[in-house]
Amino acid sequence: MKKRWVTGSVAVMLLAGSVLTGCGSQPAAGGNNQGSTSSAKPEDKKPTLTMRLADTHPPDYPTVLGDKKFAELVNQKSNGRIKIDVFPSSQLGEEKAVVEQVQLGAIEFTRVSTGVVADFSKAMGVFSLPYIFDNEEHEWKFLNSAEGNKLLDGLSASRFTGLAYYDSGARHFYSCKPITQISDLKGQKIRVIQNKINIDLISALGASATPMPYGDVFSSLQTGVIDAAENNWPSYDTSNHYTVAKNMILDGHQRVPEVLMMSKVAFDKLSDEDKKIVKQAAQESVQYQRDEWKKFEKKSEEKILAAGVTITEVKDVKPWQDAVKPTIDKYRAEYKDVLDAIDKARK
Ligand code: GTR
Repeated sequence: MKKRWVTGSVAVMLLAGSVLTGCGSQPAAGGNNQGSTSSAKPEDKKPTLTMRLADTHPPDYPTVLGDKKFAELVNQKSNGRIKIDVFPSSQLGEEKAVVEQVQLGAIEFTRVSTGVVADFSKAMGVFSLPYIFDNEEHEWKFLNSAEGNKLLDGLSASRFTGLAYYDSGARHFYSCKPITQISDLKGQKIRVIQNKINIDLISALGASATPMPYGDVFSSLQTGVIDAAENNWPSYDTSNHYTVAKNMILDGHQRVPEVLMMSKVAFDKLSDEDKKIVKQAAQESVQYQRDEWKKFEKKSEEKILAAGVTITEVKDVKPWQDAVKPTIDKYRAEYKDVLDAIDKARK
């Protein structure tokens, strides 16, 4: 695989901003639970069908902006007949609980990480494998391919209707303790999204994995229940994790796409016309979400740098890839076909 980081392996220490609080100290602000209910704008007609969409992120987060665009398009295409109310900020619950509700049909839609869905649909686990994509272009080439779409369609076996992938960038480790090299992660308690591949990945780095819901991570960092976590820039920013875990290393171990999905129970009840509307609207919302993602990612990075977080860039990703190779080896046979398709998307 290609090296992705071209800059030197230097730790850049910037002046700590006043928003920073230490691990184990009391909260300045917390979690991802700010925000309010937001709904698609109804057109002229009164809706005859109202459904709910759950997202863990705050209202201005790029996945939620994608959700809202999707809801707006569905409303337009159905001439106001269908209304989708978007509930950001985990208002309908933490992701795993929401996904269970979606499976049952109690919540119609959710936007969630494929890392969470992996626990419900084995095929989605492939995205939690480390370093399978070289960069954004490679990832999206695969997601947009026939094989990428096949994975979305395959969600029906787990009683979901996969509608679209959304962007989620690359994930990096961050900790309350200094991390400027791979060996610094040894012995650290690192929160991960709950799935078995993540647990193997953390073990391969000599650390211990602590799966827990996203909304619990902030207080767990503060109280020392965990030392570290990992995520992309926007989540590190909006969750306020950067105010507690002030050391980040840009190792880019995963690119875990988001998925917009519907309850199959609810989808099956729709008319053929409405099924088409929902699918088309979801696909049409993707480019908007990806554009918003890029803008937000840049803003988050700037904000975090200005807040004085210690950022270590990784010049050569090869030692990281070598360290986590046992995880790939363990799952290679299970995901052979899709890994081959991912490799093919590189060319
Ligand atoms: C974010 C993702 C969320 C959530 C979170 C986590 O990147 O957008 O849906 O899964 O990661 O780490 O739990």
